[in-house]
Amino acid sequence: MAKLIHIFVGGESFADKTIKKYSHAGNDDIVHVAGIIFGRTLEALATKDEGDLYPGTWLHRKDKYFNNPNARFIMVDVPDLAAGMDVASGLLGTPYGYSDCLKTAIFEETGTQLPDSDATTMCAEDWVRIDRGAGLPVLPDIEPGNISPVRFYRALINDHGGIDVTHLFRNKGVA
Ligand SMILES: [Ca+2]
Repeated sequence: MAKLIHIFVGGESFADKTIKKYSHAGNDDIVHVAGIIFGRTLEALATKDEGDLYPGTWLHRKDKYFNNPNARFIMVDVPDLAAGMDVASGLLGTPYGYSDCLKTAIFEETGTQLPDSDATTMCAEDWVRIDRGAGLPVLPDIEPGNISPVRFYRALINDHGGIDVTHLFRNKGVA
């Protein structure tokens, strides 16, 4: 089995606290998901990071979150990494899904799922799509654009044997 590293990131800004409230994060300090693939950090961001052409899904430096005290690294085994990489490759350059982000709030508050597509994506949606592409049936009854970061985190830990390997990414430069 190949392994994929997911990065779940917390925060305390007003927006972070709003996300945690509607996603029922409780004590889980999680508002964002990224992950390591192609030797880089793949993530969808609502605002441009350095080098991004517009808000969306891009590759950032591999060590971006290594020593971030609000980041935890979760490793899962996936059956078909090459297929997951195909999905990830197709997601690069996808515009950020602001409406996808709203969908997670609506789903968490009402249980209603809204139709989703990969025309725009948000952070958890990208990694749910990559994991599913890699053969991991993450939250199969929920459209990816409706899945909040903390719901995704709990599914990896509770349903897919996700292991916290944060200690491997502390006090390190680029591997
Ligand atoms: Ca979407």
